[in-house]
Amino acid sequence: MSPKTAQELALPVGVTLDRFIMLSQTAFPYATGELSQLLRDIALAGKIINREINRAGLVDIAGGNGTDNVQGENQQKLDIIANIRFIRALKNGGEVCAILSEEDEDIIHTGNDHGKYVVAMDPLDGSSNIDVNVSIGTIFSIYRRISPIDEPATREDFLQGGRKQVAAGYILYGSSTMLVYSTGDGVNGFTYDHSLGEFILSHKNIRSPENGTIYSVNDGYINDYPAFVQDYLTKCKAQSCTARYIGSLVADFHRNLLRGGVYLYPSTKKTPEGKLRLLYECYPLAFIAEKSGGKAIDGFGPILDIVPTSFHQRSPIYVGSPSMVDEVMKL
Ligand code: FDP
Repeated sequence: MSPKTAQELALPVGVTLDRFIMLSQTAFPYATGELSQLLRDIALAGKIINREINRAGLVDIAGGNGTDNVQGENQQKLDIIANIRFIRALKNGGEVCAILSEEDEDIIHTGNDHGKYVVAMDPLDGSSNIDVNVSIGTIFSIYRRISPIDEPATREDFLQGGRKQVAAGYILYGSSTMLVYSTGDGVNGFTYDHSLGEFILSHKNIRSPENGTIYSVNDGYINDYPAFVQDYLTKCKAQSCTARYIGSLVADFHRNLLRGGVYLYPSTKKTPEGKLRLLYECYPLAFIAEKSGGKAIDGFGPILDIVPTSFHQRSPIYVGSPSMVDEVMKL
């Protein structure tokens, strides 16, 4: 066996998230660094939540808290913890003037009225999976405020519409923890190295496969779906496509983004508006989908073109490989 070279013995660790953000920022001569700092704050919150999730089961942070959130859903203790962790990281970071969270009815003013940005987020998505060790995620969406600096943020800052997002992404707490985000120019993924405490660039310039074989849907509700969805699912089954549904939006979306597939959450008789929330679930994932070459529609048109009217409104969503999303609508 030939001896290894010095390079081979000490392989480079890769590009850290901080370095990547810094390098991306220097590509824009007028960038002030505030968005960069905000992305770092989100990454920090992600690391802290990752730590909390990994301790679930050992300390008393798993399970329901006996309270309901603004959607009337049972809150898990980790939902509440993740919400607090995120809000605190964004408040301390100083770049964000207000936050909209799945967990809170109204916007949260951070006290940083000089901050240029607002963030809509689902601090812990797929939380019914926490207690059974299944992947969960955080989703975030960033806008530049339209209200005047040094005044309190307004509703309108959050209701600008999906096309106005300046950045969006998610953190997936799965077999490894990953941060995937886009500032509009490509989509990049970073895997968390626990030993270093750093996110390392692992998935550069992610491109959605044009087509795929995976369809992800809650098949248990099939009789409640619109006819065009039922027809599509019948066709998927006839073609022996691969059914994969974790029931954790971030994890289902991420797998399909890498492998090629479509995620469907249609309207149902019980939830005629769909189940997923427009501002902090559908918009950010639609942004990532489009920026990677994929598609996201609500059954009528692009998700990003929906005009928002309220903070917690819902939408049906069909998102993933463009050919598959087109096929859903063709039938
Ligand atoms: P959860 O209710 O566990 O928080 O965002 C809501 C969400 O999970 C998504 O993560 C997931 O894809 C979907 O709901 C699952 O809904 P169903 O149980 O109705 O399939």
